[in-house]
Amino acid sequence: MKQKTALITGVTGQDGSYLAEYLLSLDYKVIGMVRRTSTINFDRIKHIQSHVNLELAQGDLLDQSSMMEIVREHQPDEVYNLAAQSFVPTSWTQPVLTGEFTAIGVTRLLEAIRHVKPDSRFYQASSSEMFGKVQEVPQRETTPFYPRSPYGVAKVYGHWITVNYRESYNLFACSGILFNHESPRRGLEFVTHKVTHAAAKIKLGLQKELHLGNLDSQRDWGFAGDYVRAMWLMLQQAKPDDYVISTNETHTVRELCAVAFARVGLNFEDHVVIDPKFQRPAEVDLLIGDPAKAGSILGWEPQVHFRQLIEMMVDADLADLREPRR
Ligand code: NDP
Ligand code: GDR
Repeated sequence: MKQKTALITGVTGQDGSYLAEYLLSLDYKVIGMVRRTSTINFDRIKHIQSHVNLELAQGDLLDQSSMMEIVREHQPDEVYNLAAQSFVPTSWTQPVLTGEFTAIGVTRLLEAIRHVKPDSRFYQASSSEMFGKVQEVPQRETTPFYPRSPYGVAKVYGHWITVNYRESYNLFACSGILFNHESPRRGLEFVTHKVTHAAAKIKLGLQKELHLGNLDSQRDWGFAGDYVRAMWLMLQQAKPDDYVISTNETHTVRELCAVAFARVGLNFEDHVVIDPKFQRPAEVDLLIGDPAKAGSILGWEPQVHFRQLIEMMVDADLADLREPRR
């Protein structure tokens, strides 16, 4: 059988690195799109960088011709659009840039596929942030969107343009509505990794306090390694469709702190300080997804659950701080 080629935008990010690993394990040729930076930031993919089936190609979601050229040169069977400005607070300070990357960037890539290789299968990284001020609990594929940040608004655009290109041009385009997913490779500004890293540092005497915002917000947190399998499964179906991917469990930031600090034998209340700097202009209070459709059609279910995930992250942070490796 002919080897398949997959293009991943955002390959240097958390999900891109797990997806690249997964597709390489399935014997894909993986083209990872990277943007030009003055300092190389390949930390998350350095362990696979010399893999014979991985090739990095320069491109940027802001640049239409680079998208066209990558698709023309590599003729991908599957395209995974994971690149985005993905940090919600930054979307309030850089709303226009967030729209350019996270919203219009999707159209640029879809246009490249439509003009150059319309039989490529396309995955769009949509988000539970689209549900925002939730209209239904738990959230499903049919739950109306009510985004609460410029990021969430941009993702709603990315979602609907994906649906629109599927319906207008018959592209095999899928939107995965993924709830929060984390790992030891999560950016340090996101709350899970911020907390697990701080718990490890405090344990080692390298930090005393941890400043956080809203401890009451609730998220449905899963493991990134599980979620990238769902992305691949969506593109292997007979028909393109949209799927919610989540664990169907929700926990507060307070519970996250309790589990992380307990892992190192500490009480979070002795170290956590509420800091208004980390409060958001508009909050998403409660997210919990219903992944029943993904279960029945894709046969997908999460393997790693909340406590295991947080403990895995604390252990990795402790190991890293003792002996840096990633
Ligand atoms: P990360 O922030 O870890 O990675 C984002 C990636 O996008 C990086 O590789 C980054 O490159 C790249 N990127 C950003 N802007 C551009 C651009 N203009 N051109 C090309 N590449 C760009 O995100 P995650 O891996 O966590 O998330 C992957 C996707 O899934 C994102 O679209 C995110 O919004 C979405 N998502 C994530 C969820 C989560 O919980 N993790 C949940 C739901 C959706 P560089 O390294 O150069 O900065
Ligand atoms: P989120 O993730 O906004 O859900 O977006 P994040 O981890 O940033 O926040 C989760 C919740 O924790 C609360 N919180 C804090 N958050 C951060 N970052 N820092 C803090 O100090 C802090 N204190 C409390 C937040 O208010 C929030 O309620 C992530 C991103 O990966 C998006 O790209 C993705 O689409 C969604 O998940 C699903």
